Amino acid sequence: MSSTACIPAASNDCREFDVIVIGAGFSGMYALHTLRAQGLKVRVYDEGHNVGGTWNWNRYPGARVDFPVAPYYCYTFSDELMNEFDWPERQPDQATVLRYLNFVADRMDLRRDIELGTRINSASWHETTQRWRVETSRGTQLEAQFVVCASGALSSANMPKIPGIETFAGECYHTGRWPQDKDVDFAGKRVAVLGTGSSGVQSIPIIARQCKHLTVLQRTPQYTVPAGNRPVDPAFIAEARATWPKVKRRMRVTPFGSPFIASTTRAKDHTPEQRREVYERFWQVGGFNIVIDTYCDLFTDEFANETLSEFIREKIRGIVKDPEIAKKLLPDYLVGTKRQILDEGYYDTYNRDNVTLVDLRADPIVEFHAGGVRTRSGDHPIDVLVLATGFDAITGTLQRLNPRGRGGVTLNECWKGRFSSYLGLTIPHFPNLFMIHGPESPGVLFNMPLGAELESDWIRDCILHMRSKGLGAIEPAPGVDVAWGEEVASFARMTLFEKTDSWYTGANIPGKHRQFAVHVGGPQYFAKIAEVAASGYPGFALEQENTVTTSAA
Ligand code: NA7
Repeated sequence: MSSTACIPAASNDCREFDVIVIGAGFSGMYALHTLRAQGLKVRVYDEGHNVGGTWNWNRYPGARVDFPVAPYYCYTFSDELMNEFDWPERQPDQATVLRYLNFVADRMDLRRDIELGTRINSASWHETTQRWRVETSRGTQLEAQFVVCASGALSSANMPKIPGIETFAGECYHTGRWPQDKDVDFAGKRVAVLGTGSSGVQSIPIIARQCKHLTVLQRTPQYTVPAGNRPVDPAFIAEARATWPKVKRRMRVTPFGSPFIASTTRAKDHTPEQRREVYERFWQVGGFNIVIDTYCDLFTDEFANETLSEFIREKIRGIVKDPEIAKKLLPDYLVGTKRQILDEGYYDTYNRDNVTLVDLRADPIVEFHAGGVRTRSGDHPIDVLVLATGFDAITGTLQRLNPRGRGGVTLNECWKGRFSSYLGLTIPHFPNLFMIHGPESPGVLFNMPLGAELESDWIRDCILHMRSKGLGAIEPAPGVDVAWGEEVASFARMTLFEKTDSWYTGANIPGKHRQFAVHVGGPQYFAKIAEVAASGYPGFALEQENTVTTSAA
């Protein structure tokens, strides 16, 4: 089994492919596997020097899977993978997930078609050849009939624009671009963490234990619940393996793609005492289940939501000894409407003598300078700055690529006012370009490896359909994106998600327009896209194959 070392670029000279896949994370690796199995000539490109995508870049201390629980955050397509990889913990850490993805790359013989350390710099559609022309960071020109963007929903780092930040002279790391070639040593250092989303909350307790002093710069206090991480019970894994076909079927029909049977009880069906007992039980067990398996209306009913919000606030008041610090940590949004966080000792970290919490809402940053950060109330000298400031989520990597579609139109021009798509898989004016976990798909609100498989399978079947019918190009017909956007919005309106500023709505990126770009229908979404395929792709404009000979640049 090969290690996680950098894989050299493939020596193959050929520059024409059926499909170019951008990204070698969970999505891109599966897309390669399933497309190649159909005899298509596929090449995957990834900027990283390892497979793994998100799991390659996010090496910050404490990075873990938050989806419940191992072995369900994994590929489902192969029983061998399920049976041969042993997950040691319920919430696997980054290193384990990366080891898994390397294991898959070897086991499925994927590496021969993956070119690492190579970024796709541009992609433009050529009408006459019905091909995408693509240029890599190595200056190589490529052509392919199809491009699959598997470039990650959480891959484009949000680098905050704060006065003076570029003058900070100490070490500075973004959690989503953590060094791959060295261990960051916090011992004896004064550290600041900016941001308290999942990455901040996961890393803060560990950094606090290692450093001399930690300053947490918090803009929005967040609800986090204990991860409840522990070794996986071998009997649990044995049972999962023995019942795998049944488990897989169940994962496809639950709202978030988890194998657990969702509760059908509403919060108001229980008395306050019963609710407390339910929440306490899930709090003790730990994990995401407290938000997805306790009451069925937590994401749809403000009363229900408030019962859990208040339960967690009570926990914060109980855990954090200094009432003034506890007060700063109390969240005031609807629980779960920002990405729910799992932690290992987060709130308790604020009982440590070497930790200072700065509430940026009351005490905003004035500027960074060479030796630290100055907030309105005073100066905080620091040696290491950790930017846990998240990502330009869902659309960021696509917009950074900014492909040119029909008539030379750019994606950024098309997405100026709205992130339009059809089925969350295709974009008007961008023929033969597919997205995995793109805007208006379930993406980040579904089990992402499973969602990647289902979306990749749809793309594969679409390509095979086109080949069988002699079609050269497929793109959304005029207007279908508007109807699709309305469908996505109608699902969203049934929930509370839009009421909160979050990266789901684009509110974390200054200047980004506000749009809740996730299809929260889960299984209903997948049923819908399957129906479109089964009905011969209504809503798409299909173009016969041109007879023009393709030409590599
Ligand atoms: P998140 O969840 O977007 O969290 C980013 C944090 O950084 C959040 O607390 C932000 O505050 C804060 N932030 C961002 N920009 C600034 C500026 N300019 N000033 C102060 N604070 C700022 O990203 P994560 O990496 O933690 O998690 C992303 C996902 O990755 C996660 O859900 C997992 O699935 C993996 P805000 O809340 O916007 O006020």
